Amino acid sequence: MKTPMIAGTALVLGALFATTSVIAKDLPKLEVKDRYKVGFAQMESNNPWRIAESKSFEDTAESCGWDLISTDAAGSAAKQVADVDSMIAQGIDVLFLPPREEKPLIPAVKKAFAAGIPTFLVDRSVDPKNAVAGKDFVAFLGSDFIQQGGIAGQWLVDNFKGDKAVIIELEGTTGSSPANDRKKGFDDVIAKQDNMTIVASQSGDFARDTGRQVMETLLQAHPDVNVVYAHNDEMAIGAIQALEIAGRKPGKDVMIVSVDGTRDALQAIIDGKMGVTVESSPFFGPLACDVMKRYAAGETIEPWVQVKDRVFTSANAKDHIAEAY
Ligand code: GYE
Repeated sequence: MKTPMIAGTALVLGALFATTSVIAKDLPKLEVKDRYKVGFAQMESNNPWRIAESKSFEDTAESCGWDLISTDAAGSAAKQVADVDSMIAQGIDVLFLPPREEKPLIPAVKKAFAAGIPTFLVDRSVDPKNAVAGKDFVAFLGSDFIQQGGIAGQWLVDNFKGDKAVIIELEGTTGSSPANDRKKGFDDVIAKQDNMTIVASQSGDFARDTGRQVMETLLQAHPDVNVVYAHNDEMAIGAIQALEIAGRKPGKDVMIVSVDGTRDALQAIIDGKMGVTVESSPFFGPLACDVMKRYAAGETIEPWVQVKDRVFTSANAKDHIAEAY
């Protein structure tokens, strides 16, 4: 009996020592000062959401004391890594990073940490198995994408009028946190419905034109489709275009559900072509400023600074279109 217990104790102690050495390094500190050199490494600027987010950072810069260095990775995770590298070399005090995909940006996050730069992930996160808030970066500022997908799915369940829902899903950028999680949230709700099937699920890269092209192809394979779930509004608008070209009536014979809350989506809801869009706010500038200041003041930041989202339907789209982007 004795020997195995001693061996067990040794194992536990070994594990304890290993853990201690891993967590020994603290998050980099941030001084309280009037001006900060701030890096914002945008991933692409090919849709209104991205443009609104970049503008929100630019608009916040002066009032928050930021000397802002912004880059645009033009849809390439490799360029986004290089952009972060160059910001580190320029001696930024703080990094705000929306990682295009969950895995390729992890080395960049760790490099910023090693250089002593507090890093905040904004709008998208990284793979939590490989990089952790409070340890490898300060915090993730963003929405609950699983919940967004779930709300879109539940709205469909509550509003679908036909006998059988034949659903095409247009996924966001492969390997990105919103694509992974918006899929999970929606698919889990649909899996519980006897009368609903997702017949195809394919990436449209969060882009309008790719969404349109993918929809054109999928429409030929599944002419009986009567629901489209798009992971963002740009792809939903692309899908609406593809359906109209094919002589279908989005909003009438095909229900469209989506995420974001762009101006075009709210207009499509008002026009009766789209059923719902679950909000995902791009206005991160003021929140980023607030969290950065709290961090500099020595506050412990919650690992996930969660953005609360609204839901836009025909009941309220008109009230919000003026403030939409
Ligand atoms: O939904 C989409 C954008 O990461 C939350 O990315 C963001 C998503 C947003 O390209 O339109």
